[in-house]
Amino acid sequence: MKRQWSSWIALPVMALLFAGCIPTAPTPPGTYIFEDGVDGYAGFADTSIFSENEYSGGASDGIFSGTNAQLNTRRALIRVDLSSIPAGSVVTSATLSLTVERSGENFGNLPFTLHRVTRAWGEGRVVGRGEGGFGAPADEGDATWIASRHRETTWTSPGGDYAPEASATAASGPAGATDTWSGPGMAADVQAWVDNPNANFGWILISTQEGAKQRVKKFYSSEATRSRPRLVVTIENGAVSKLVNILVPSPGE
Ligand SMILES: [Ca+2]
Repeated sequence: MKRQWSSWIALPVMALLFAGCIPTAPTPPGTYIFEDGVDGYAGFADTSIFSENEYSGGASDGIFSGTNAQLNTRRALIRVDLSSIPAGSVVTSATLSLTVERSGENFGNLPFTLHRVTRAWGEGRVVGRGEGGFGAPADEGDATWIASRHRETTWTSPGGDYAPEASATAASGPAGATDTWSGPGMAADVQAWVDNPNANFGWILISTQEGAKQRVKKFYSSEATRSRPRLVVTIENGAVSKLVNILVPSPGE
């Protein structure tokens, strides 16, 4: 009987393997959690850009958004490698969580918007001065206020190129609060990036009170030792085709 199984099943399976692609069962409903350091994941990129100079802070332990006491503005860039989500998946939700490390004069409940970025940018390895809040001179390829990649490519608009309509808005609380951005706009962004990973330039976090003195917040970055940024994505059944490894019995077994 075993030999018969080989004859009847193995050959068609091998033929499919030669065809290069085996249609698999629909992807089961699933939740994907992206956070640096969890299950070996290291796909978060985040940095800050500073309106007053060509500084950056890709390796700082925090990312900054809002306007400081000197009336200089910061914005945070965040990109998440989603390549573990199978192509063809249907995204039903996406939730980004950031934890506030520090809040200017501890103001709470200030709305911040997330917008889809439309140009590639560099995270870099610069550690910012002043616990990250003032950045440090950018290296070649780092994102700054003027450049998506320092000394290589400028943004079309200083401060970053992004979709004008916010993908999500959330109130950001005082120090210690974990804020979440979610909703259909976020899910649509992630769906677009699963469908076309080359267009995944992430989000930019912008304060709705830019220009108001000392409303800047510091959020823990992916380099922090605790409370790192987290993206949770849920998917439902989708028509997925991918290469799979199948144990094909050897002839004579
Ligand atoms: Ca970073």
